[in-house]
Amino acid sequence: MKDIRNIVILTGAGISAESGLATFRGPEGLWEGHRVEDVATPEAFVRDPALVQKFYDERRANLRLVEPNGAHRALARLDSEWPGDLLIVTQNVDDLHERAGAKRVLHMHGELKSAWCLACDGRIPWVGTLSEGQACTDCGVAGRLRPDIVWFGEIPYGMDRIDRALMRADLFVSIGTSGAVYPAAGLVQTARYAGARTLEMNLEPSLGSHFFHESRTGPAGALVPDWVE
Ligand code: BV8
Repeated sequence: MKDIRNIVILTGAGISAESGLATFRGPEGLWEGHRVEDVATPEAFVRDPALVQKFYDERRANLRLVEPNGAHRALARLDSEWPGDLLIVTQNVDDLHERAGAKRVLHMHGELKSAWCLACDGRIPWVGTLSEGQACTDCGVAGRLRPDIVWFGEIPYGMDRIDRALMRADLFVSIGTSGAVYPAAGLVQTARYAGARTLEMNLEPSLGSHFFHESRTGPAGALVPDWVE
């Protein structure tokens, strides 16, 4: 990639689809089982904490049954070999980028394998369930742990770092996202404002395809390794 030095890559649920993780808005999507308002808002957690904890407990447990796919592995290879700045901004809460070996990853919507203690405000690694009122491993207080997930109406993680990376980016690549949720869906506009080339790779054109200089349609498992090569 001639005269490209700094790269920002945004990934969404579509990059994990070929690993067997449900996307949100597909026919059998995650939200199909639930209304967003019932499981992915702070109000839902206040209204029915058991339902919300169970929704995330199931997805956390499911992580053990899936593996990274060729798209995750290609991005990890690029991350390890790329001499310039590179940041993988993921909307995904799974750990497949890291398990493929990627290092420069930012989970702007949180992570299933982390818990947020409302007693000490700490974030702690977590792999089991959260629905039995377990105690925080930092402060010891029990029954105050919630999923470390950014719900609708909550502020995404790392926005300053993301904006700084976008302002320096020569290339912005969006992979496997419908462009339905902000501010993630607006990152391409910041990248263009900063003068970056913009490329979208998605199974079908997203809601934001018109913002991209180039749009490739197809499965990430095929498009991403071809692009990285
Ligand atoms: C915020 C964690 C303020 C939960 C998630 C009106 C207008 C504009 C915005 C708003 C509005 N009203 C409210 C808002 C704000 C709201 C929002 O955007 N709402 C939408 C619904 C309109 N946003 C928020 O509340 C955010 N916070 O705005 O705070 C603020 C903002 C900036 C700075 C300071 C303060 C917080 C949003 C975070 C919500 N949490 N996830 C969980 O995971 O359970 S969102 C969730 O959906 C995902 O994390 C992801 O980010 C988002 C979109 O999902 P996708 O990843 O795109 O998945 P999807 O299924 O939609 O699409 C999959 C795509 O893959 C498809 O296109 C498909 O074709 C493709 N695909 C499928 N298979 C493949 C494939 N592609 C390639 N290969 C394949 N094999």
